Amino acid sequence: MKRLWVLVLAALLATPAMAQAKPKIGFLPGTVDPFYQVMEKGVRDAAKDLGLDVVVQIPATWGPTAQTPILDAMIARGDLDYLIIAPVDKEQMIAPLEAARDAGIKVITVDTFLGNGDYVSGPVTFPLSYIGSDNVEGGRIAGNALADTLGGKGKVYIQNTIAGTSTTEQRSEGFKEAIKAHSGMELVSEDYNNDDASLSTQQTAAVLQREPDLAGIFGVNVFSAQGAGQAVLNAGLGGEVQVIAFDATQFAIEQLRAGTVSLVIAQKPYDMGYMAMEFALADARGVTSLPRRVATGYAVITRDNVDNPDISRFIYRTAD
Ligand code: T6T
Repeated sequence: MKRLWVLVLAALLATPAMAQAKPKIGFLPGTVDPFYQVMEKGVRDAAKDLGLDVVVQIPATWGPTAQTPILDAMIARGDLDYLIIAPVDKEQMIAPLEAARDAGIKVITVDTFLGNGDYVSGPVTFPLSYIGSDNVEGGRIAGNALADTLGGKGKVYIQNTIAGTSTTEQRSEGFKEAIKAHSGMELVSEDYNNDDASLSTQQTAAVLQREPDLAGIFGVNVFSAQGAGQAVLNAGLGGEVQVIAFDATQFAIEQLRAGTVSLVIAQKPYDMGYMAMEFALADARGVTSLPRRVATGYAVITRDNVDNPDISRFIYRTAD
C-alpha cells in the first residue's frame, strides 16, 4: 500500500499541472546597449539558477516602431506566461502591452514604466510590478553633484534621449529641480539625441561653440553621456567642462579616470533582470504579496571610490 502511494505521488509530481509552476518567460529590453546587456545577464543567470525557460528578443533601435512588432510576435507565439519588458514609451506602449495582458501574459516592467509607474493607484495598473531605479532621485544626485563641483554657479546643459521615455524624462526633471535650488546655476538648453551617441556629440559640440563659458553637462544615459564626453574631448576641454555621466560604461569610467567625467551614476541592471525572473516564478507559485514597485538603487562612482570593490562591482561588464 505504502509503495502505491509513493508511485501516485511520483506520478503527480510529473503531471503537467506541476510543470506549469515553471513558467515560460519572455524578455524584451529597450535596445542593444551595455545597460541592457548586463540586465540580460541577470535574466539568464536567474533562468539557470531557477531552472526556467526564457526567450530573449532585443530591438536594434529605441522606440515603439522597433519594439511593438517584436512584442506582437512574442504574444503570437502563444507559449509565454510572463513578459519582462522595458517599455520604450510610457504612453505608446500601453495598448500593445494590454494586448499581451489580454492574451494571458503577465507583464513585469523593468527599468522603464507605463503611465506614471504607480501600478497601485496610477493610470495603468495591470503590470505585476515595476523594478527599476528611482530616476528623479538619480537626476537630483547628478544636479547636486554638478552644483557642488562648480561651487553653486555656472552654465549647464542637458543631453537627453527621446521624449516619452519614462526614465530619462525623470532624470532630467530631478536634475532641473536640483540646480534650481542654486541661484547661480543656469540651464542653457536641453537637446534630444534620439539615443544616438554621434548625434549627442554633434549637438554638444554646437553648444560648446555657442556657450564658451559652459561649465557642466549632464548626460542622461549611455549614449547621451558618451557623446557629450566625446565632444568635450574633441574640443580639448576635458577637465574644464565637467560631465556627469548616467550609466557606468567602460567609456564613462575611462573618462572619469582621465578627468573629463566628474561623476558616474551606476544603476543595477543585473538586479533588475534577476529579480524580475524571481518575481515571475514567485507569482506562478502563488505568492500574492509581491511589491508593485522595487527601487533598485545606485552606486555613485567618483575618482576616490572607483577602485573600491564594493563600488567597482557595479561598473557595467559585458564581456563575460
Ligand atoms: O539608462 C539606461 C536605461 O535606464 C534608460 O531607460 C535607457 O537608456 C539606458 O538603456 C542606457 O542606454
